[in-house]
Amino acid sequence: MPRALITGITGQDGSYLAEFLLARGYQVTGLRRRSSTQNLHRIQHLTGLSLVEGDLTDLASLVRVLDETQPDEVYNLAAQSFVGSSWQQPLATSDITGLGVLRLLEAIRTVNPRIRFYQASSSEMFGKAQTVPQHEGTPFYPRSPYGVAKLFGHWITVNYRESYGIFACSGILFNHESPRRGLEFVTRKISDGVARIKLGLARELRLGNLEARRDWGFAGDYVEAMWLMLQQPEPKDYVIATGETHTVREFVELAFAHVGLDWRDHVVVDPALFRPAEVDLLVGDASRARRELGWRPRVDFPTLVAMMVDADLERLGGGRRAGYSLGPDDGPTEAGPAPGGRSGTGDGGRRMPHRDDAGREGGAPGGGPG
Ligand code: NAP
Ligand code: F7E
Repeated sequence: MPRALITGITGQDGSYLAEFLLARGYQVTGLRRRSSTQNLHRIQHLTGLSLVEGDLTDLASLVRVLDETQPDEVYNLAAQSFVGSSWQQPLATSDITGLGVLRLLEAIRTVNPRIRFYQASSSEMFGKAQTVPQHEGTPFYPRSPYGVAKLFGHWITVNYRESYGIFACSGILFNHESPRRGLEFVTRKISDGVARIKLGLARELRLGNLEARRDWGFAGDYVEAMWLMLQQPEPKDYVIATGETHTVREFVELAFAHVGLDWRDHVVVDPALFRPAEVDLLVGDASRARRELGWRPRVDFPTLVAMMVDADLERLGGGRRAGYSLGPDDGPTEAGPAPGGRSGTGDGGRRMPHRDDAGREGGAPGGGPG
């Protein structure tokens, strides 16, 4: 039975990747850092997943975890991943998102250099994009402390592959979203806001730059590409993207229209949510992944928007309360209605019995960049 270790197991991608690998017969261990609050809501529905404690800022913990779990594959998904916060915490972001990759590679080199390694690189490394669309050969020009930290992680991955022969791949993933996306990211902030407005729980939605363009895919599709990279005969870097770009405004329009509302009646543009430096246009060329991995996205943009809005309506109890039909999946969840919302993965996955729906996952604090 192949063994995988996933860092960032409590995050969006960690939960989808764990599901994917468990379904393929892997023995999966997730690395989680110590937290004073419950943050397992994305993975509580999974059976057969083991958790170990460790932190990307603590090399000793990484060595110990590799030694104890002896994985064949390591997927490094852990990061301070919110671009907006990277201006508020540039040093912590660099330490976790940048140096954390080096610590993990050093631990691999020490414990077992035959481990196959996946690094979660990002389209944010293209930043002020030098070509359109962006591909593996496009020069990098990061525009945030997060982007700069990811670039370090990317190059140290390439360097350990070339210096030590480690099977290390860097997946340059463009934005991928889902009902499990953190509430601070714009797509989920919109789907959550639309659901609240539709249900009469809120009246307005404050957003920053509506003109930024992103290549948005579905996270469930993207974790398959991570796995495929580690199954190839040679380690390489791959761009993973849909090849389509849309503005934040288009996401907003579609999300409000999905519930029969006009976005112009509810959206307030707040200059405090603009970023110190913006990434204006991202669109990826994933032809290498299509050709060599046989990978292609399955969920298109309108389907993604609808999926996220429907999931938030269901989570907030709107399927029944608002008389709004969510379609065939509009049934009771295992946990039944909970105070402040119903439980569920909301994306057709199995139900999570104890989801902490009241626990908002941050959100851009007033005055900070979105
Ligand atoms: P996410 O939901 O923000 O999850 C990040 C994970 O990292 C969480 O499990 C978090 O744990 C963990 N983490 C943070 N600091 C840590 C530390 N010091 N030690 C150990 N774990 C730590 O991110 P995601 O959307 O799943 O993204 C997964 C990875 O892909 C990230 O590296 C992200 O930067 C990268 N990426 C994402 C996208 C995208 O569009 N989603 C695109 C390109 C690249 P806590 O729960 O304790 O905070
Ligand atoms: O912003 C604009 C904002 O925070 C998208 C991370 O997963 O993908 C993600 O980074 C755009 C930006 O994601 C608000 O200015 C407008 O132009 O959803 P986001 P991101 O910065 O693209 C990359 C690939 C990663 O690697 C990252 O880890 O939306 N925007 N108004 C807003 N953004 C937010 N968050 N909030 C707003 O109110």
